[in-house]
Amino acid sequence: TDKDYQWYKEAKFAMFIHWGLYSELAGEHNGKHYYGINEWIMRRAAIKTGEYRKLAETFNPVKWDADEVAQLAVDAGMKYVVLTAKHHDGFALFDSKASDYNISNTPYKKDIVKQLAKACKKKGIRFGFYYSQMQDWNEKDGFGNTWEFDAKEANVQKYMEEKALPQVKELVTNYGDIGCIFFDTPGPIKHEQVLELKALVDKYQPNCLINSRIGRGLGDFKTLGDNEIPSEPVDGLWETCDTHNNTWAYSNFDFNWKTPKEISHRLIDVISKGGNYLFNIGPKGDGSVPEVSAMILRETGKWIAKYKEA
Ligand code: FUL
Repeated sequence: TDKDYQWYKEAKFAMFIHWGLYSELAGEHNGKHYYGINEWIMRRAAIKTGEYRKLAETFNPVKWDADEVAQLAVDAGMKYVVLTAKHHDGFALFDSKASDYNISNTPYKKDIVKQLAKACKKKGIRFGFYYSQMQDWNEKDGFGNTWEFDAKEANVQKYMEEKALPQVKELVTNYGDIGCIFFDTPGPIKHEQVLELKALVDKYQPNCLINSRIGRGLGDFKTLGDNEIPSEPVDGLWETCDTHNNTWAYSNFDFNWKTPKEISHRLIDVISKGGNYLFNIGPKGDGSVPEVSAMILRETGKWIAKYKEA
């Protein structure tokens, strides 16, 4: 890539945040417990859009404090933050003209992407977002909702034109400098569709780094598999995304937190092989970061600071 990637090479450690309507469910639906990745609960419990959308009517994360979260990233020694602006469930954490299924139409109302972008800027770290560009279970033309819609009827191009491209345009034009974008699960995306998406980002944010999960080998840096640490050094710009326990989004049933020691070891392992370590936290439905997770990250930060001095 001929983009300015120096900051990314130097960054090493970053915060990933998976947060959305699924965080309210926290691994439970109709009395049944779903262990494992909670951001997939809509699919795993085959919840229909009509029912799932109701979560937006109660989403009111009054304990969310963007400054506090950005400060946590700083305390941990992290240099950028990547927030799920829209995950596979289709709900946007930002004010969107392209789809009314967004944070403005919840009791909370306030634009979370805006808050966090601002907070990161204030603290001197970069801001980036995650966007599921193809997989969208709320839309019949989006990819992936097989329990309610007929995949054969889906018009993915229409989905791209009416939701994904307009929303990505909003994200790259309304929130200041975007350091990087984490696209995900490209699935059936076509080469031309990736080109169009990439051209849109490059037009408004020429230095914004795009990950390989945009599809078709067109990213600026490589995102390895989920929680994957390579056994050998990897060439080029790349990133390992790793989560704190066994889910990306908050779950009431997952206590398998990596310790400061484990996190530090994994960080060193990744950066010694040339990559960045994007470490994930999952705030609760009320917006608070699980206390243990925050505490562990602060401990990790202290360890890193000490190691840097040595
Ligand atoms: C995956 C997604 O399907 C997961 O839900 C999560 O966002 C992870 C980082 O990427 O492929």
